[in-house]
Amino acid sequence: MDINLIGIPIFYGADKRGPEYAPSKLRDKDIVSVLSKHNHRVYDFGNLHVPEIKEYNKFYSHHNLKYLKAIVEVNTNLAHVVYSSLKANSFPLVIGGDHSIGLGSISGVSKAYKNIAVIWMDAHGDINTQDTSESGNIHGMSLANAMGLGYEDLTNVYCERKKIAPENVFILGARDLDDGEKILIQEKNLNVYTIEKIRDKGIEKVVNEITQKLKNRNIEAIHLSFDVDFIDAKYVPGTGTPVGQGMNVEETKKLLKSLAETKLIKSMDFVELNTLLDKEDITADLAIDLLDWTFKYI
Ligand code: Z70
Ligand code: MN
Ligand code: MN
Ligand code: MN
Repeated sequence: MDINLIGIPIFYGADKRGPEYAPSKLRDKDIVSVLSKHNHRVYDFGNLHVPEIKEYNKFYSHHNLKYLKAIVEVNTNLAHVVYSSLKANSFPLVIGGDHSIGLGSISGVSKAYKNIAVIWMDAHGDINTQDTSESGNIHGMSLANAMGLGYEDLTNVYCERKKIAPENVFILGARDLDDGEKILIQEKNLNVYTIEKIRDKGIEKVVNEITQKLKNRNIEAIHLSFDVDFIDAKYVPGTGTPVGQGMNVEETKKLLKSLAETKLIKSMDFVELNTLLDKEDITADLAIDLLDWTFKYI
């Protein structure tokens, strides 16, 4: 398989420095050779441009959407690179950056395929809007935006329609949800698999259940959006908002392998690695290990 490696050195969606250094960190750790081992041809596209915005200008376009304009610009460009990669039969592997880039990725995938699903592995839901968000951080809104919910400039990124149907969204590992997010989950009857639910059912059963739903709905492609805080806080010091009660590394690998073996994953984000908070590269090394593992089966 061909892989287009796309780096997005952005922290604006998190409003906390650190994730912007992840792409170069993973390149230093030879991500290209690691992925190439598994018979993939890896094309490193380098990083997309992120405009420089001064901290005191972060509320310039909206009072509760920090760095809105820059985030819209980056996601618009990312959407096009993802779309173009897929059309060229290459797997877009998007290295964040914070999770605000999930919107651009999904936007690109949704133009390349008619019928897509999104698997969002995350301690958080990222389904806030400017009205429910307590932080104003856009990385906590990107999945809502992709479903057509939230501020116009965000929901209209790349093309003016919703990018993913709520019934085709699967949130795995959520355990830190805001009140507004919990209400939306009820309202839209979203497919949310909490850690508790995954452990109760077992990983195999969860993947079978998801796969069955995808088959019934004739899904052509899964976009996998992996936030490293999916994993329990004790294994990932290098992320902006570590959350306890998560899965360990072994469980995470088992889940990634089962998902990869569906052969439906056509694109992936890897986000929220914060190199400034990392301790002795524990999280960066884990990132390499997880990508190595996943691309063995994809
Ligand atoms: C919160 C918000 C979030 C990551 C924090 C947190 C969102 N729900 N996502 N860290 N990776 O601000 O909307
Ligand atoms: Mn996230
Ligand atoms: Mn998260
Ligand atoms: Mn909160």
